[in-house]
Amino acid sequence: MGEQRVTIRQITRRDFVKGTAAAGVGLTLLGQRGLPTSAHGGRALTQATAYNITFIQGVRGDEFYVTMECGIRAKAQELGVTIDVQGPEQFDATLQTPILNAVVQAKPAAILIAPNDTQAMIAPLQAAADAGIAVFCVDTTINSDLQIADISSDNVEGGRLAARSLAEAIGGKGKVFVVNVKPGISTTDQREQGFAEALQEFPDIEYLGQEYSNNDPIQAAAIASARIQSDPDLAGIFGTNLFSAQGAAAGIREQGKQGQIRVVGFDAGPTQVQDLRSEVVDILIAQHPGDIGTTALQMAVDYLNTKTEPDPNKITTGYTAITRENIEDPEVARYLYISDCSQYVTPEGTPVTGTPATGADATPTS
Ligand code: T6T
Repeated sequence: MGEQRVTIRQITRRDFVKGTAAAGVGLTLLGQRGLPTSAHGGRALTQATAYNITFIQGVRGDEFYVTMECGIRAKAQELGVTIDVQGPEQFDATLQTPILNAVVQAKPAAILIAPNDTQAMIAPLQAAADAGIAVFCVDTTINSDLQIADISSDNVEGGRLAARSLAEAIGGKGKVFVVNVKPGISTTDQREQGFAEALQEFPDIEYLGQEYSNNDPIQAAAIASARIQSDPDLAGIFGTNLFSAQGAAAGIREQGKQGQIRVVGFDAGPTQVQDLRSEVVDILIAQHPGDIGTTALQMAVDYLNTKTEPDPNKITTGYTAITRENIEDPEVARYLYISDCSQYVTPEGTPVTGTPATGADATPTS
């Protein structure tokens, strides 16, 4: 873990302004700030009118989506847009669909949604589009092109980054294992795909495969514990999202293996940060959910104002790899997730006022 700070960005402000196709992912060291908050260089193309826009989270109470919500609310405050936030109690398309259907009945101008499943959410989102609502996917996506744009991390690249970080942490050899969420979630499926792919660069690492925790940290802990018992020489674990990583850390603690098994966790929620500080977890790959939110809302408002489809319409935001060595650096710490919008500060330093987050509880009910 020689690098103190690693930030990946895929689209630069110049790329947005020029409207170029997505640039290749570059690994850049130090000095990077967050992405531009606008797909058009930081300002709406024209003045926003009083739009009602709904953000449907992937799951309530997950600090990744809370931080995204805060970014959306900050941008909404700037643009004069009214935001409604909804979300299922679990990451489950059967719970997210009725929420979406009710939102469609209320007819907002646009919906920003993290779909719970790549297939199951297509038909309900098609119904939203058919009702004249502008659909934008944030974070997760669907296997369709009905949405006007996708704004997310580059999840395959994030998985590769996790593999290379874990490989370095275990000295390039040994058994590794993945605690994943559930099949059909675009983001976490892609992270595992990138992880497995990049592991091929390391002939002395044996990949034991993945198990699904259903976004439940308790299940994730049980999976990690069982794996440590069946493979006591396990060298490393990759937890593909906040709850998988949190659970993997709990499993390691249960088995008394802290410091012996290296852990790379996706995301950077408060419990994950505690696990990093207490040396159970070694690296957190923080996404930039605030940037996903602000970029998506700006794109939605630009679209509503101009009725012009964005080009490009697949926007990827960056990552910051967080370690015990760099966590105190304010340029790194600004990417830690938050559980309350009063903690959110925009890249311009503006606090978000009067906008409580919808979910302060970090653990979804399951
Ligand atoms: O990792 C994020 C998000 O990107 C993923 O789609 C689902 O899990 C999280 O919300 C973290 O819990």
